[in-house]
Amino acid sequence: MIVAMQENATEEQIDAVIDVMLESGVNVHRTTGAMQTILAAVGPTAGLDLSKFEVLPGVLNVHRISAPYKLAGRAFRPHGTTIEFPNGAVIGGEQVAMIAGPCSIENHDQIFAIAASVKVAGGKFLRGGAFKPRSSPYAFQGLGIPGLKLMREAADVNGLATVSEVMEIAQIEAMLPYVDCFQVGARNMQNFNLLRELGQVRKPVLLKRGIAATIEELLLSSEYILSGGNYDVILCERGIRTYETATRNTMDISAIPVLKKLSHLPVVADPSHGTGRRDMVAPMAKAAVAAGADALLIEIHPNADKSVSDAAQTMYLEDFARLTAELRTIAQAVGRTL
Ligand SMILES: [Mn+2]
Repeated sequence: MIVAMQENATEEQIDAVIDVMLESGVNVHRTTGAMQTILAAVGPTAGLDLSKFEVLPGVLNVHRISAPYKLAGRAFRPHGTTIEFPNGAVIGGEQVAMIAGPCSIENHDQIFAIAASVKVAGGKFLRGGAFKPRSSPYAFQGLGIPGLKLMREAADVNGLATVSEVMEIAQIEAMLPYVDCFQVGARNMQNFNLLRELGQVRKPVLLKRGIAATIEELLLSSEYILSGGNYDVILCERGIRTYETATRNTMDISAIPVLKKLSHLPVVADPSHGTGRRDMVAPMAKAAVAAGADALLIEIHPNADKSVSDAAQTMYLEDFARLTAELRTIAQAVGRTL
């Protein structure tokens, strides 16, 4: 942490700031310039509350120079994390993983048709919602465990791994037999009790960025899972809320290289929720692969217009097959496979 003093700060003010820093348990290195004094804190700075120093008399501004997250930081595993699944699929390796499925699991025929098309397209992951966090309590809430059973069967028949959203702690145990990866949705990114509990689970967690969360907040949320001993976390960029209304959310492609630089965790891009529009999913998926995404999460449905949830952003199976083929060329151009 660096504390920059104002140019006219008095010696008393500087001493007072140094005292507060020392009381916080860090060592202080002082640099006295011709115009300005800079105080650098060395030691256990991760837990320091910067605002405590910002309000002290004579302080101009305060910066953090080491990340407040430790286990999620790139330095913890400089070569990156790869996560292996029971079906042999890997996320975080050279191959870009395709995770696809319906927004909601609806019935046997729907999920089996989708699973078959994911397999044909070369995807290794089937993702479907059984517990749906809907903005309206009157909207379809999902099939629950019976839905997960259907998805598990459809996945096993096609050699796919399964991903589904967990909304509360009580669902974790019931979901364990059916999911290979727990998804934490954007609305739950800061449900710290749920994150802590998932830290105790020994299955990968796909953590979505909240619609109004900074990248640092996403990484701090992942730290809750990692600090429980579950190191298999996948970060997901799924669009954030901005002033733009042309798309459902604003797909933050730049978050992908930023996350890859700051963290060793694999990054998945969700252009379906990122844009909310079927016609925008393909271009954003391509951009995400070019930007270094380790996986894509795409909503697909044999009768997309009739999808019970998120119909506008759901792709038809034929369009998904075409997109996957096109993505292969892009993956190759950036030194990946798909
Ligand atoms: Mn959805």
